[in-house]
Amino acid sequence: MAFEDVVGRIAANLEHMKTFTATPGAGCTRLPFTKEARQAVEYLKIIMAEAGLEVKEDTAGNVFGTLQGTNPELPCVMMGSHYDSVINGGDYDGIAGVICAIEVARQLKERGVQLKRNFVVAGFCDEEGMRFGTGYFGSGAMLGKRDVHYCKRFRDTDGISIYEAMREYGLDPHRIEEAKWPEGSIGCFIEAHIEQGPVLDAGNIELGLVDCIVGIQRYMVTVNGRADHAGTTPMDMRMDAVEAATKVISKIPDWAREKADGTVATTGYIRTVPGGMNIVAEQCEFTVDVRSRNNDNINDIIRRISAALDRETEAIGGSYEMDNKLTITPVNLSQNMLSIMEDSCREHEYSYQYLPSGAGHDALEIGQVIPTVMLFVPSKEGRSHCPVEFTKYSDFAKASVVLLDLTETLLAE
Ligand code: HGY
Ligand code: MN
Ligand code: MN
Repeated sequence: MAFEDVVGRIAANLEHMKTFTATPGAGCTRLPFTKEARQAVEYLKIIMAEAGLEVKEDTAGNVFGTLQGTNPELPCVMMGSHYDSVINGGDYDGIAGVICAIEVARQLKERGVQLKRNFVVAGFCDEEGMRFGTGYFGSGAMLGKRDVHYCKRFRDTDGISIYEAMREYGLDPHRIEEAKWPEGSIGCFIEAHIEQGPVLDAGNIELGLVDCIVGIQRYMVTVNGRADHAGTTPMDMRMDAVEAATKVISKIPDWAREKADGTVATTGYIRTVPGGMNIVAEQCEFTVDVRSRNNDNINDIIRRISAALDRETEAIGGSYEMDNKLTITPVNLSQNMLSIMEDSCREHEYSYQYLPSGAGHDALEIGQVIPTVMLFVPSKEGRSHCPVEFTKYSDFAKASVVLLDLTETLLAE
């Protein structure tokens, strides 16, 4: 298969995937358990089958394609990423890693590579956590970390729980635990992904060898005050939830900067209730997303947020809740698989660089318990999670060359 043909196949699949969005013309919006998710899964099933894979959709909404090895009882080599997106996101985040994995499978098949162990392509559901504020739903279910209580606990901003959304989508949340793979059945996990940051593009580097992924903690904070008339209520009689919340929110970025080691903290969502311009806010909801390679830094910032909430809500005579949505520790990735990919980059004369990942990825969840590695391709101007997200199709093809070398090495072991 000529390199240009690989580029063409990857391009055709990703161009088709672009049509599965709830916001055409305004980026990719493909949330879990929606029409767009169903369209993506059905298309992945078709191209996985065309590549000669045995296709299966599990009880969590993940889709897997398997190339059978001669010893299927051996731990498999798994490669993939997620097929969901953020709201108004880009066209490559997640899904490009699934398409690259299918491309590797096709070439293994076309080359007639003898597989000792199974090669499994994975398309995970709801890595982003965009709809329910969580994250890694599908990969977590594969590891046995999701149950029906989890599905009932988390709701989207319309108040629909994961449980209800799954049933609406045609899945039975009471069967979620069937998505768990047997202990030891996955030998390693490989994820190709866009960098979503500026490093490779700025350095004109073709591929990124990811040696670690940051830890993440996510919360939905609700500050409770009291609704009052905005004109007649004196300033010293108010219980203004927005005043208390914003005094905390405004401090969070500097607490991250003080760490001076790449630690980041973000408030990406704020909502006031009842949300009238002439009503003192009764409630103010906001999200917190803190990430670092150093888990102590994350814990310290969360502690400071909680202490500031104590102080500022007491000052208005109000209260608050801090609902933990995700807690996951930093993970170091497989040196063995990194060095195999480094050798491949050298052999094909691809420029490369080792770098950490500031984004989470299914690899963060899976890498907690299974040897895992990631391969990055450049993001134009480092932009991602927005409609201008862009990566050249030839970059994905280069990644698939290195992934194929890695996979052939692992499948021969
Ligand atoms: O938020 C992240 O790190 C990833 O894009 N899910
Ligand atoms: Mn993302
Ligand atoms: Mn992603």
